[in-house]
Amino acid sequence: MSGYLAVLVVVLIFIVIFQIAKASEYVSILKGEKKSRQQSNRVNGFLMISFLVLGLIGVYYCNELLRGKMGSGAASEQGEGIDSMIMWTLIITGIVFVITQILLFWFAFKYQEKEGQKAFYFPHNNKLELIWTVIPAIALTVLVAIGLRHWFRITSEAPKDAMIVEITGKQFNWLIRYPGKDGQLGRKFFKNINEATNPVGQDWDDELNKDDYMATEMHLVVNKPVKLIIGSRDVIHDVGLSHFRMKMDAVPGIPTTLWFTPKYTTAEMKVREDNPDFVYEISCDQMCGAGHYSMKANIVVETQAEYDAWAAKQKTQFDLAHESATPAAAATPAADSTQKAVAVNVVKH
Ligand SMILES: [Cu+2]
Repeated sequence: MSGYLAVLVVVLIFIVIFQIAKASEYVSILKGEKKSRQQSNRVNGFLMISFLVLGLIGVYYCNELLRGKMGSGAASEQGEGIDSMIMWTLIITGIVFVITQILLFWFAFKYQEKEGQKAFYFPHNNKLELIWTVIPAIALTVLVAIGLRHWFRITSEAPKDAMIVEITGKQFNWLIRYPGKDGQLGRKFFKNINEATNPVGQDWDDELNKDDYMATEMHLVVNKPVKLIIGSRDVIHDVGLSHFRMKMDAVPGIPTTLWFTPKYTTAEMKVREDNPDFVYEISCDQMCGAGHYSMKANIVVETQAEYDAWAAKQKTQFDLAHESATPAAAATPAADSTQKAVAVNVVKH
């Protein structure tokens, strides 16, 4: 019923607009075409100036409204560089925005049709063309170069002392795996995946897998670089780490990496953000299905001692899989030779 009503209202509005347009057409015939065109030019010129003034007030007002609401700044060393890059991009594009918008609307007002004013024929000017091609080209090249420097930094080889954490997206949560004492993640193969006992498909024949453990929360050590090895079990997800100013796609079949150094522990961030409930969050930044909105996980950044105490309490996935499974289910993978052969080819990190 309300649907029909909405259609009726739209139709009526169109009829009203049509009638007004028709009426003003008759008025202009009565007044004379030229006079009415000049009048409408004046109105449009005035509207352009009001739009400019209101628009710039709006831009200023939005900035004031959001001032101080962007959090306490980046929580990683690399993120600080990204924040300053965004600031410089905003300054440069902001100046250009304000100048070009003022010129656009001011010219529309100033050079409106007037009695005795003739349009100046100005088809081409090489000098001007050169200026407005070369200057933006240089500015954009500099901005892109700075962006690439940051990109290469976070995607390059991580420092030797970096801790390694694997994070795998699936509809609709994150699977986090730690390499354990040996510092190396064991091999995995998608056919080994068992939702209850082996969520990432670890190959139990690989000795490196024996000490790997999984966690629902990511624990990181403050001021220690961390290299994330990112993957997906189904569709494309994206590891979004807004507090650290990082994000990276999680692509099925193609591991991606990213490294950064957290600067503040969760406890320190609670003070910095003035929020006793603060938690570092991993969000999925790629629309991945109906449960996308709920695809979140937490990160705890802590001191080395706190981290060591937590890590010592973790049970390896190997032990969990073998104690929880019934003998039949526990008979782990690679029973047939083809599967084993493929498993060997899986990239080892
Ligand atoms: Cu997702």
